Amino acid sequence: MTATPSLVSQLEDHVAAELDQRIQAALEACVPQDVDCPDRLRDAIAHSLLAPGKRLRPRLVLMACQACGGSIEAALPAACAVELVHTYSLIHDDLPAMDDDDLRRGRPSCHAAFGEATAILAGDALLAMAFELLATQIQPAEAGLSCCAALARTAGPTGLVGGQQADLEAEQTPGGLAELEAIHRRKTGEMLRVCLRLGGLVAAASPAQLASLDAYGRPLGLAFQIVDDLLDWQGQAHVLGKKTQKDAERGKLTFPSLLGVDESQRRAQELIATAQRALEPLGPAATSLRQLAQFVLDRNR
Ligand code: GRG
Repeated sequence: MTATPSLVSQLEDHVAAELDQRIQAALEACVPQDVDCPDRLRDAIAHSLLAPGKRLRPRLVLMACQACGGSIEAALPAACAVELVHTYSLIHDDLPAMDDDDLRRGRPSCHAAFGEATAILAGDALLAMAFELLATQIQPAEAGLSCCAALARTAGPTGLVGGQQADLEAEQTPGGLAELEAIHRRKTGEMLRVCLRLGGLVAAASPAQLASLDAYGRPLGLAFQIVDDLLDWQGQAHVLGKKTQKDAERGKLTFPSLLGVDESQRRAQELIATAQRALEPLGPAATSLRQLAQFVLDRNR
């Protein structure tokens, strides 16, 4: 027997669906239409960007902005910018020189569909487009500048790119829990934190509000990665839309391989509870962020 969803959960689903529609429409509008963008490059960008991802990062931007009293409308360019950077990183991560994956978001990965050279260029284009959006679409201009600086730092050599390099090197010389956490902090955690910061900056959040968002983002990022490892360990490729058990095949360090499944699950639960407590100073305006943390824990893809 299936339980009837409560009115509250139906309303929550409705709000989440509306947010997702706005994100999808805004991302569609990001696909370059100018004749100077070659058709094949445009198709490769659209193929990866509009594929059915979970849109966790743009949702974090929008919800953080709302939690600090800002509007969805004002934060949409920043929401798109983080998804553009995320999509670039996925395209490049899937390349034969990196993780060599043919499946992403339930579709052939970008290089599998368009060839390696076009996939590299599509990733490069997405990265540039993200900063153009922040520099031109965020008001006031000072907030746009702060967003550019924060996202550039997160995407750069001490963030996403550095984490990826450390991850590649760890395949040759695996370390322990501290090394694993340091890789994921740069590859995943910092990206989730910057989403919250961008949302806060657009809303002109106070230092105290920004600190609450950050205290939420740190444990959320680590919990996200633990759940990601558990899904790779136990999940099903057709649900995840990407290959599973890849980490084990490549002899990669993961949370379940280091801590076991039960302890990994316990840690993820604890981290999510910590993240949710950090939202208390933001009051009811942060309800959607609280629910999103639960989604990160319960997700199956
Ligand atoms: C190539 C510079 C460069 C960086 C690559 C993001 C990344 C770094 C690699 C992706 C591989 C990976 C498994 C990373 C850790 C977890 C992660 C970021 C998973 C993908 O994010 P989701 O689950 O993806 O939010 P969707 O498709 O739902 O957006």
